[in-house]
Amino acid sequence: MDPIVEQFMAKIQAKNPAEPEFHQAVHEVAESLIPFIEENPKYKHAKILERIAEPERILIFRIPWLDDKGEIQINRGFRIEMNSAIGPYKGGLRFHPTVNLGILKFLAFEQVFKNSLTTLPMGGGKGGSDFDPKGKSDNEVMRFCQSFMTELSRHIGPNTDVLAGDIGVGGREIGFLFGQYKRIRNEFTGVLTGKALEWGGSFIRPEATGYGAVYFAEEMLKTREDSLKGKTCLVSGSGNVAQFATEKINELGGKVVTFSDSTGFIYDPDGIDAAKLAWVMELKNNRRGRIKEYAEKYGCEYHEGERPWGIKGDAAFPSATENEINEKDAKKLINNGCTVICEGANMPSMPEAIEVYMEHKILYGPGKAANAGGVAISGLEMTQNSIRLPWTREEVDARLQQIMKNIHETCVKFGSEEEGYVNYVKGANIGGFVKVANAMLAQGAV
Ligand code: NDP
Ligand code: 2IT
Repeated sequence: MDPIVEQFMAKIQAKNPAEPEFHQAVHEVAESLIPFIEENPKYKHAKILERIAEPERILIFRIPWLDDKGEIQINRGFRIEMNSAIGPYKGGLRFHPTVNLGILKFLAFEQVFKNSLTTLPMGGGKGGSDFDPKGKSDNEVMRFCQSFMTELSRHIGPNTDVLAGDIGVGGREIGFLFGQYKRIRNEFTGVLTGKALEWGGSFIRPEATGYGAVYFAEEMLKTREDSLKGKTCLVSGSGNVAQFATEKINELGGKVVTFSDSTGFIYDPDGIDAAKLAWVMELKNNRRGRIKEYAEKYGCEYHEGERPWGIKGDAAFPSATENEINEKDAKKLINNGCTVICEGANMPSMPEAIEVYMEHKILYGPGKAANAGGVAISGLEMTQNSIRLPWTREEVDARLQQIMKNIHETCVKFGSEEEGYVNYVKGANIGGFVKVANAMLAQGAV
């Protein structure tokens, strides 16, 4: 390891003990940025990287709520307000039993760079709770969301901190959270994105992360005069990002053969076509069932407790959660002929897996670039809320495509190496950094 990176990481680890995901995210960025900062001493003298790695503010709070039996339950709520140099804090909420401070700090840290890459004026934040929505009734989810927002409402606002969805937070939860904010603050305002169309939402926001990741893969493939048409794709997860990545891959003539959830994965060699996808959407978004039922319904393989990376495919779209591809998985993917890894999820690849991708010079789109379409359309939802005018589906989709193209260009600009190889990790990290760093320099030691 570069001794300057090592020194920097030793300080991060000492200051943020027991937060391995945060260390991992910061390390990946530091490896790209430290050589760049050494060449640009203005950032070094102003300690920009040290400041970016320290959240501006962290809120941790109690969330008491009543379950259907009338018993009190207590969860923990968090909001990491990471960086506001280029706009209000912006980022999703995750409701999952594994949520802890370190995971949300990694997500908030990634969000700062991702939001900068979108070209829109958004700072970075992330929040959530260790609440597990699985097996809870709609009423329980509503009471939990109301209690969560009762506390958080005093800290956020459309010009301060704007929330959205992530794992375990979709349209249903955004509705309950918005209703409570409106009631407490007596304001109808764009303090959350991912709202329904009838009350301030934007066309394409539900689709945007998945569609954006596929647009990004197409941009990467174009550099090698190739496209997704005719390609077999592996998708993990079966939630928001996985569903709409699949919809777009189908539209562009690719074939998706896998879906997963936290209990296992299905392999459908005939492809998850539009009709099967509609069935999955009903299963996951309304019935809230397990992906195993797909195998029973369509008579295909189900692999309990496994991930889909041993299946033969040309492209992979990890869209479930962090650290779901290890070194062995990466080798399996590449040995099976996979030449594109495009991350719908945040940090799904472990550092050793990324090394394997780099060694083989495959097309690797890291999450902070590839999945930025979601927050980009959140940014456009904020714009539409501000001007109090909704745009058409076509207009928003055209803007999404243009934004993903711009992000790709930024990665090429900052990540091009010898013989035309684009290191998208380096490109996204430096590309995302420069704007935030310059804003921090201009705003002084704040
Ligand atoms: P959803 O809650 O809609 O879906 C999550 C999916 O991933 C589910 O299939 C879930 O399975 C699976 N999953 C979650 N945790 C685990 C786990 N620990 N192990 C295995 N599978 C798991 O979330 P999203 O689709 O919104 O998010 C997916 C990923 O995309 C996350 O990394 C998120 O941070 C990232 N992302 C999301 C954006 C958005 O706009 N929603 C934007 C950018 C990135 P199960 O149902 O069994 O839990
Ligand atoms: O990780 C992410 O970018 C998101 N969960 C979306 C954030 C947002 O504010 O739309």
